[in-house]
Amino acid sequence: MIKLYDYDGSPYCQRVRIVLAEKKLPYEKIPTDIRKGEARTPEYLKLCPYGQVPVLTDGDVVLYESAIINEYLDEKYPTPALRPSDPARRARMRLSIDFIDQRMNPPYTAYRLEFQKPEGERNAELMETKRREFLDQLGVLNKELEGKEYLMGEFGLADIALAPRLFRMPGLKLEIPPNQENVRRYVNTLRSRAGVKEALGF
Ligand SMILES: N[C@@H](CCC(=O)N[C@@H](CS)C(=O)NCC(=O)O)C(=O)O
Repeated sequence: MIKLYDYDGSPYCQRVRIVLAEKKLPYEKIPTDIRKGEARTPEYLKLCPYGQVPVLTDGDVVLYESAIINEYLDEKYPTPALRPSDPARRARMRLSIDFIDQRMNPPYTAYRLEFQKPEGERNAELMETKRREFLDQLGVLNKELEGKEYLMGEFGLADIALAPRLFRMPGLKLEIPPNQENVRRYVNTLRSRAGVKEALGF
């Protein structure tokens, strides 16, 4: 039985949940409250030395890092396929995931950390800089999505890596800029998927 050490609000756990739902794989969810230090206990650190969620176990296999977990799941349980079969396109998909993690997430996270402070303690200038940086990167994806339903054409791991961040934007008062029509359409398409709804509880 697959087990997922999960924290409900974690976008990284949400990524893994989406893959499990899209593939209709049964699993046991093990709620792990990172705020209470449940990912820092000696037992947990044996599963994930980084002390983070998600962790996925599948029999004797123990994995962490959402992108690695999701590739594992797609290799082990290949239906429906969530990666292109062609090596070059698969590499492009990894580039998209790398872009999301390395280019989009840092300004997004810096913005979010300021946003979550009490209003009087926020660094407004920093917040605005990071907001713009994030939306600029979203603009790159807007171009990428021109004429396409999903990032790689077909729905897959690159979309899954991005979706949880996009869904959180309204709660952080991050608006999709008016000229990013492809992103707006894309978010609606993602939200309407059964697997996404199931995994995120929409
Ligand atoms: N690169 C990791 C990031 C995982 C991550 O940052 N998890 C956060 C929750 S969203 C966490 O466990 N934070 C607790 C901590 O670092 O103490 C992945 O893709 O799985």
